[in-house]
Amino acid sequence: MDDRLARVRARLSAAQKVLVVGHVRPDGDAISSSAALALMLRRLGKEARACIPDRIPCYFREIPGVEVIEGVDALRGWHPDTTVVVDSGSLERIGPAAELLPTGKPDIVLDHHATNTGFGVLNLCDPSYPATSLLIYRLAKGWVPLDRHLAHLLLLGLATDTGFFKYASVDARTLHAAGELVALGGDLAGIAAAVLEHRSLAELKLLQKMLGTVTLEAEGKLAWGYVSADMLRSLGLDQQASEGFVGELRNLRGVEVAILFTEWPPGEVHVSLRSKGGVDVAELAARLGGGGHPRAAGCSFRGLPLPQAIARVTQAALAALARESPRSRQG
Ligand SMILES: [Mn+2]
Repeated sequence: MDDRLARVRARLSAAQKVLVVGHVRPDGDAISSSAALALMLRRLGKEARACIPDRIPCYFREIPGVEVIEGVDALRGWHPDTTVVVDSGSLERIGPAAELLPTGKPDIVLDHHATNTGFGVLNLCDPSYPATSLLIYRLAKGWVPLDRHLAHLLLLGLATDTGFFKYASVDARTLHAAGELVALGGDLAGIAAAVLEHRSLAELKLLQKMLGTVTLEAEGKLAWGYVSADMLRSLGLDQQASEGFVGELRNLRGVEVAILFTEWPPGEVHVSLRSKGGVDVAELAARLGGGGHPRAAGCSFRGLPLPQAIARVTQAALAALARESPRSRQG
């Protein structure tokens, strides 16, 4: 690992103009990793810019440093000598930002998804890391001095990708790193307030509608629910409003696999998969054309009506649960 970090540092040290790209439908880790890496490189005297090819949820915009992130349009015509893709398991995940890569292939990929396809020239993907931002922190240590702004920004990715330090991916190393970031001035309570306490009344009403769709199967081991385009339209919301809803399903007692379907824009269905048992939802998602982590993954369908998407994914989940249950009975 240290060798690979040193190679990435050497490659970035030689660069002058660096573009850092995160994925579409950005989460806290993509935002944290792309903004923090660009700011770190600026501190090293580089010209560095960060791009996320999608709308950034407004509650992330409250975190200082996030404002460096630009859209694809702003970066067209800017010619980086080095490109880095962060927190993305495949080139498809960066959507329209792929056109900003001069060679069509990123020079460096920094990631932690087990399903990573190794699409860069230099790939540093370590699924033992609970967040890409922890990888960026390791990269920074002993190389770039971190102030409280950078520490806070890096803590954002670590906190959000670990469900605020409660997922199985959290180990002593994660908590040590979080402690170091807090000691540098990262404000965990501030991040929690910004990210977790922003629901509007319309979003709460959407949650109520989603809860009305919850279905349990496989003796309560599978829970699924959906948010349809009609529900979103009637409340004047878009797909970002269903962020976090899958957690409500995951919280049910006895549930091993939780699935949320969000239909938006009309004609597209986005699927969030969570596991708290032995089912590897990254594997499940990969079979359906998506990817992710063993306990949190996703996939999308275009042109497949919502009921069919539900049928396809729940059947695959039921089959995975059936494969898993004999194993879990054996312990
Ligand atoms: Mn991540």
